[in-house]
Amino acid sequence: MKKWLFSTNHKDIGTLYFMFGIWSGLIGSSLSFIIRMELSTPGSFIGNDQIYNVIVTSHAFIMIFFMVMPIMIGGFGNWLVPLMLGSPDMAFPRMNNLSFWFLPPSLIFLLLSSMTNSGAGTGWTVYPPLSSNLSHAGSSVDLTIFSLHMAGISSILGAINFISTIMNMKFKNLNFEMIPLFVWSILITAVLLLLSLPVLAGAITMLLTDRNLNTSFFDPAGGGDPILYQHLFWFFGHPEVYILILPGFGIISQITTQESSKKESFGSLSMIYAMISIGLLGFVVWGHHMFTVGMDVDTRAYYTSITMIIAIPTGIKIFSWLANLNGALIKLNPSLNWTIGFIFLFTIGGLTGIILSNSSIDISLHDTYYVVAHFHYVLSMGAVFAIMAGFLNWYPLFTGLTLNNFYLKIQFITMFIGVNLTFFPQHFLGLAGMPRRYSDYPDSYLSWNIISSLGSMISLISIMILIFLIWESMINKKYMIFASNMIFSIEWIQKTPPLEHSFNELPKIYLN
Ligand code: HAS
Ligand code: CU
Repeated sequence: MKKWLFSTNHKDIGTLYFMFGIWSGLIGSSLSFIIRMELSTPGSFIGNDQIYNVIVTSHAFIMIFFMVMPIMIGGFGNWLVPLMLGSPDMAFPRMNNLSFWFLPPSLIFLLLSSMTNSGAGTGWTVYPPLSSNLSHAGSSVDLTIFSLHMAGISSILGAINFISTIMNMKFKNLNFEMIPLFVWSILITAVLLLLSLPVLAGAITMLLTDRNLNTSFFDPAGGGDPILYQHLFWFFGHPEVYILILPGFGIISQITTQESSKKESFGSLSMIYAMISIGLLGFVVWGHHMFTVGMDVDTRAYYTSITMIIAIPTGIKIFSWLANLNGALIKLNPSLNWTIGFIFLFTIGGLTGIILSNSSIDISLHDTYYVVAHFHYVLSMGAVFAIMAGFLNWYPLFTGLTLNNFYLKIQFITMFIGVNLTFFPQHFLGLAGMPRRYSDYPDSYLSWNIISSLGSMISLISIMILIFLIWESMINKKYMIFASNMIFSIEWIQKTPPLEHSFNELPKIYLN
């Protein structure tokens, strides 16, 4: 057995998370191309609607739990948090390794679930009664639940580890206001995970006993209520979407500050408060996913208003990033391309979120492609763009290598065109009433669907270019010796009292 598989070193574990996340990302992307292939033609391509729904479900689960979360929290978090805190490692290094190793079996269970019986075609929300044993007999949904349990344990252990590390292991002169914004974003994300995941675990365990032990938590025939499941799921589900984006916010803050060469991040303290408010508000808005269940008008008014309030701290973040870059002598590099792309496209996704938060509008837009467009703008072009920005920014630190900047710019442009072509037309499809989670549609939706599928093919080419460039940098072994200004933002260096050892040594230590 390779020694580094069981390493307790935060960098090794971060690298394991990156490799796992990239691998899952390829599986998740492949599934998405199958979805776009099915929808590129009216009528049936796959020829089986259950299989189509299984593919949609696996795509969502893999992208959320096995791509974005492992890369952002596991990869960037493990690599950067101890470095930025000046601590030797994470608080519980062996638990850190355990957190990682819960993920591969979890992914295997998810993949197995789609190969046994007829697969879990429930959507990532796993709503009963569709997910109960009448509509999904067999073991597929049980395997999915087990997979979620394990991914949940992994995340909870990781969250405990990050919270302990950040609270206890920062070096003594570093007070909380001076902690870099990326570390703050991971701290808040970890708290969100710790508070929301147990609720999901409870919900899916109740579903498991409903399916196998004849309980009826969600079955009206036994006095239960399927709406209870929706409340439990979205009490987790909404904080989850902020779990997916907050570390991205942290990455974007580090890069805009670093690239603008300003003394410190614009409104650094208000950025911390903005993230805390987004985290807190995220726990009281879950009803905006359930406007159509028949809730009374006062409750709808509550969820609409409280959801809209989130635009304020998010707006603070957007405008602070812009203020960071404003007036600075900026040299566009690939990492900054993705950063600016993030700010622009995430804002579009956020604004459609505000539109959806109007309960009366949401009654017609719920479960249409408008929602799909919304969350792909905040995820595919928010979370993924932030991942790309961070990955390119810290690639020399992680690997000691450099990438080809010229081709990276071409890759950025192709991806930018690809994802916008894929997802912008989905707004029109949604407004025209095309529902989510169906494999077929009336002919009037054909044109925008063809454009959307073409866009996904362009994204596929872009991903191939990226893989080629990473491969190229590794075989050509273009080593980077001095990478310290890539590790820390100017803000951090200026605010921080000198460490015992020089920052310049860090990349060399890793290379040795
Ligand atoms: Fe969302 C559904 C509302 C942010 C992810 N969201 C989803 C789903 C996902 C997701 C995955 O209220 C689908 C789940 C499923 O499978 O069913 N979302 C919002 C709002 C925000 C928001 C208000 N979402 C996110 C982020 C995500 C994410 C971040 C992941 C990364 N979302 C909804 C609603 C639904 C929903 C409904 C349910 C729809 C349905 O029917 O199912 C906010 O956090 C966004 C704040 C950001 C901004 C942009 C920057 C702010 C500026 C300040 C000025 C703007 C103002 C607003 C004052 C607002 C620049 C003015 C308004 C105008 C329109 C001009
Ligand atoms: Cu939400």
